[in-house]
Amino acid sequence: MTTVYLAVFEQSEEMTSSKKEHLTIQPYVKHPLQNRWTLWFFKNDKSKPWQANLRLVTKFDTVEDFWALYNHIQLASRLMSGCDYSLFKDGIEPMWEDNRNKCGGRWLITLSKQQRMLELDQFWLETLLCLIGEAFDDYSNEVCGGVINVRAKGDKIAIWTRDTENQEAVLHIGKTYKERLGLPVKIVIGYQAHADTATKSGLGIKNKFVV
Ligand code: MGP
Repeated sequence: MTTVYLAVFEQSEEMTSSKKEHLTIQPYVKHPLQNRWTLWFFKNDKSKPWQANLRLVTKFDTVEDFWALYNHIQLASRLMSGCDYSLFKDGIEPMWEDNRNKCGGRWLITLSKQQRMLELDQFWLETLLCLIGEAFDDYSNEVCGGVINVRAKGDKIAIWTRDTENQEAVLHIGKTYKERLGLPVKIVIGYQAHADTATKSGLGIKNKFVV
C-alpha cells in the first residue's frame, strides 16, 4: 500500500507563526485494487516477430495510479492502426502462449469502422473498469486480462479468461460484460478459444459460447 503524507492546516487561515503549531501531518492512503495490473503496448513493425513488438508500459495496484496512467496515455481511438493496448494481471503475459492463457479464450467485441469515434474509447474504458474493479463476482479469478486491437478493417476489444472448459464462469463473465457495455440484447457476442484463434483464420474460428 502506498502512503503519501500531506501537510494540512487544521484551519483554513493564513499560516502565521502562531498558527504553525496547528500544522499537522496526515497520511493519505491510496485505494488498493484487488490485483496488481500491467499495461502493455503493441506497435506493429512487420520487420520484427510479433512478440518483439510488445512493450511493458507500467504496473499499478491502486485506483489513483490507474487514473493517473489512463489520463496520461493516448486514447485508443487516437492510436495508429496496428497498435494494441493490453491490460493483464501481474505475471500474465498478453499472449496465447502464457501458461494462464493457453487453455483459455476471449469474449470478443468486434466494432465497425463507424464505432471508432462513437464507442471505442467508451467500451475500452468500461472494459478496463470491469477488469480492475473485479466485476465478475466469484468468477473474476478466471479473468486474465483485456486487449484492444486498433485496426483499419475494424477495431476489436476482448476480455481473456483462462479456461474454456469452465462454462459457468465463461458464461457469467460474458453476460456481465455484455451488460456492462450496455449492448442491446439482440447483439450477440462470441467466445473463442485461443487454441482456435492461433491455428485457424476468419470463418474457421467457431464460437464456443455466445451470449
Ligand atoms: P491480432 O493482432 O490478434 O489480430 O493477430 P489482427 O491484426 O486483427 O489479425 P487477424 O489475424 O485476427 O485478422 C495478428 C497476428 O499477430 C496473428 O495472426 C499472430 O501472427 C500474431 N499474434 C497475435 N496474438 C494475440 C499472438 C499471440 O498471443 N502469440 C503469438 N505468438 N502471436 C500472436
